[in-house]
Amino acid sequence: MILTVNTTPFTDQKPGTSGLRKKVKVFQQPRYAENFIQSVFDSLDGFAGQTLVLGGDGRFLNREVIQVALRMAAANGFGRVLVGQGGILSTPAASNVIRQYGAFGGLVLSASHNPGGPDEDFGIKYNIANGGPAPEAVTEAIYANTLQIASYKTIEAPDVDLDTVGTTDLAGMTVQVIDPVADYAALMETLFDFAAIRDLLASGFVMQFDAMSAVTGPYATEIFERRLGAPAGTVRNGVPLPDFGHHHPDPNLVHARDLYDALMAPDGPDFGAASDGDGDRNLIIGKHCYVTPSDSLAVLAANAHLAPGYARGLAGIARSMPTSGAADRVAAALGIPLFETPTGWKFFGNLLDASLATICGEESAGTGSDHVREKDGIWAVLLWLNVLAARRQPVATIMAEHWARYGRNYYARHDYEAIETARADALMARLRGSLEALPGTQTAAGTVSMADDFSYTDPTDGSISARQGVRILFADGSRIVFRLSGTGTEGATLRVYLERYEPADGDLGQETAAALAPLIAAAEELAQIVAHTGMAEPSVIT
Ligand code: VG1
Ligand code: CO
Repeated sequence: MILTVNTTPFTDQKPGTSGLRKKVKVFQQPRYAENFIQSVFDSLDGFAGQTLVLGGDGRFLNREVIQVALRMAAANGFGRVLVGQGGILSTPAASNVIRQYGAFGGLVLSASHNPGGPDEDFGIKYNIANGGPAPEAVTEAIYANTLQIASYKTIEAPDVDLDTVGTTDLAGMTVQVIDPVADYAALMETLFDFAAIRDLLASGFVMQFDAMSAVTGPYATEIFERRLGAPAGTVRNGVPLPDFGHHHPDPNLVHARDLYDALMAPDGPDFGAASDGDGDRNLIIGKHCYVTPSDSLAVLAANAHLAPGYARGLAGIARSMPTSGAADRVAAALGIPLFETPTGWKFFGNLLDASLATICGEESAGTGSDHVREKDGIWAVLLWLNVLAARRQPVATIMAEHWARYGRNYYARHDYEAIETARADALMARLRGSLEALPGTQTAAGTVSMADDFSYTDPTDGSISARQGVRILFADGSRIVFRLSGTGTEGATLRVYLERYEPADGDLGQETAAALAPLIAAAEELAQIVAHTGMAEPSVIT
């Protein structure tokens, strides 16, 4: 029997860069998850009898919210739910399942790179039929629904067994518990030369993968150790834990420090990689050679033809606005278009659907392609391995040759976390107010040549997304970008993105911090970060 439960709106359910993210305690309020899920369903049309995909990164609250969503999906009239065994589906695997089974859409339960546990973060994200994150028009409709919701639908039923693969009935709806890894691993085998990678791994080449006690553990163990023959132990922290072992599942130089140190050791491995909470990010480190995500996108785009899935070449490359221009130079050399989108994967979906872009990337360690509609951590690692297997050169050599051909975009991101929201807003408001007067201004990094607030017009549907970040360009092509994060759950996070281009015949071997020092000084001059945030230094530099 369908129950209609009365409720009242919560006013804080606006989806951010990637779904709704809140503290677990916020999600534990009665009716909180229910309100949001009902608001998602109410924004959709024509799903009666259709398939919904459901899974998450295994963090605290994952199983409970899956049971809630199953009952609500049955009450709202879905015909079938495909749910990952144990409630597990990485974000890219969920995207693949949606596409492969022709689902109407999917709910991905994750707060991605944010920490998990009873006092940490949880999240819910809706993906549409193409497998990608709901575009802004949908997230806005969801938000509008959350503000006027009066009731939600559910059923009374015992919990579904999530741990046994198989099919059950839930009040007339089919619940199919699927192996979360099998379809994804099969897709990877169609894209990459597994035989060549197997040979590489058998040749004495040593890799390490850090799953950060998050969702990629089972995927990485199956793919790297079982299918590609890497020795047991190649995958570290391979068991998903509800609190990620008390760690922050963000694969950057701060939170994946152990991996970095291993790769910098004199006799360390040849290749190291890590992924985040929900498996869509990647960190790539070669022996004694950290690869910035922006450079990784450029190198992968330049070498993708070495993998069977991309041998036909690329239609185009897309990157988020704050991502460095390294990929632009590759696109120019290949004679293909380069698209610059706002931050967040949802903006790539239309370009991928229209075959305008084949490879996409973000400076925040996200890279992916048209094989799914999400960024994909393990995919990026496999593409790197395929390139390494084909070229048989160290990562450092590949980077050096890349820069010698295209020049080098020195790049860093400085994050100022947990700032009081009002102070962060004041900093951005002041910057925005100064934009018109900035061109011609002298700074430590030279003369400002252009300043604006990035606005994006989607080339496929003409939709406009304004106020996506303040860009300040300098006469020599250097750039500073300022924006506030849309994924945090505590106060505001200011992100300052710094980039300086050094041409191919310039000094390609500088320390990044030294190369960017004038820009760091200019960022302080222009935004008065210390005065606004009260912080003398960034919380994280990546
Ligand atoms: C951050 C990154 C952005 C990424 C988003 C989701 O957003 O900057 O590039 O798409 O996280 O990634 P923001 O608004 O905090 O800057 V994930 O792996 O957390 O889903
Ligand atoms: Co993620």
